[in-house]
Amino acid sequence: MHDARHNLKVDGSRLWATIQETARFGGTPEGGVDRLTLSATDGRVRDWFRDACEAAGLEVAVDELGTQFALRRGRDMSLPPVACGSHLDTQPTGGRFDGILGVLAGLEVMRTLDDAGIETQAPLMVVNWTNEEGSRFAPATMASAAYAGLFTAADIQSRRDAAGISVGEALDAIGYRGPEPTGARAIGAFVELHIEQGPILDAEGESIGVVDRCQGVAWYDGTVTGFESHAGTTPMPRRRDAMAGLAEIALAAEAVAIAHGPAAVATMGEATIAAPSRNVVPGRIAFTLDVRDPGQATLDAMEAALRERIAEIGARRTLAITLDKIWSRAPVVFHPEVVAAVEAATRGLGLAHRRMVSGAQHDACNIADTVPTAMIFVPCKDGISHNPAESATQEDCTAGADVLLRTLVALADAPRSQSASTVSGIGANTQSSAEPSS
Ligand code: HGY
Ligand code: MN
Ligand code: MN
Repeated sequence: MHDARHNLKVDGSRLWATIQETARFGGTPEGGVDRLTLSATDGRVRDWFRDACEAAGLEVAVDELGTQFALRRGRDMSLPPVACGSHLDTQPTGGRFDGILGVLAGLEVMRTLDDAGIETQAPLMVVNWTNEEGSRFAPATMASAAYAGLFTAADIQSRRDAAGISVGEALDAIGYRGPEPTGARAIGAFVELHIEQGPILDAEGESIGVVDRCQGVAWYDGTVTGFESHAGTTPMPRRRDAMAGLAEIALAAEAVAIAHGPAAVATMGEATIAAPSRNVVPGRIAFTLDVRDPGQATLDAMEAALRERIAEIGARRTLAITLDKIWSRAPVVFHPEVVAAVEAATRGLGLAHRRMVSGAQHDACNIADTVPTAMIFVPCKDGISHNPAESATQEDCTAGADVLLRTLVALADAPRSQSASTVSGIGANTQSSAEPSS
């Protein structure tokens, strides 16, 4: 048994088949997946996930925000479970791997342990966090943020989508407003497997990213208010054109990110003209900004620069411009013991790897606030994600799942005092080196 424990590998074909099987829930003609959170297709994939977990002997619970927890019992059920997982919701232009790999690799890990007849000391758990993407309801990663105590469940349930439907109503519509209070369930450690969604591993030819940090993010909602007027009769100097103002704001955001580079990024992902008409000068536009960087000081400097540029554009063009920060997450340092467990599992498998900072946000970033946490990345082709062309290989997905398997077993079997609520010796988050390792 000892050897079996240390030579464990997942069934890569079964994992790959599972990924392809679930892609039919919201599958698009381009080969991607359009599965907005709490949509009917999300409801169907949740049902599929629940049935697959129960078939694997897991006990599935649902909390009041719809997050699914699939528990695998351990020898000592007094210990908090060592968990993995990610999200099954996608962007409207989503791919087959973002989030999905982390949840289905968790299921594969449980199936593999069952096949090998292995029971861990602490229980294990796979989690499907509700609404990681933040596309339909803001903010992103809302359910894991509520689990970490950053929002109340009631606040999250009151958030509304563009059609005015609340999270609570959407949960009820698919039958996933569960009975369990959010945050009530202890987690001893959390490991999230995810595609990198960036170009580094693919370009460098490494199989695994040992993720020890995640960059910070700030989301803004903005409005530009000018004056609707006739497209044919309003002389250019007399216009208060909200669209021309918005164009300058988009270019200013791009310029501010470049000026604060090389890591800083800024994106205007949404822009909506109120009452659009081809022969009316736009007077009212709502827009969003997504700003990110690994350093909090840079994020703060970017916000100040953006506000200064926006004030200048508004004054020069006689436009009223608002910019409200609706969500932010400071940069995260993952827990060194869990990072070390990922690195040890990766080395044990002889996989080429490097330390990495995550450019994308993940549920792990919230969970790290209260639970020892780290992440595992695998390459995706050309770093493409949030696009139907998102693609990863069976080999890389299998390697990532093998690292996840061995990391979870090592953490679940780690010696610890009965009173320890987390993996032995794990204390507060501390800075860790992010220098690329071999
Ligand atoms: O936006 C993000 O970083 C995540 O992919 N939802
Ligand atoms: Mn994701
Ligand atoms: Mn995503």
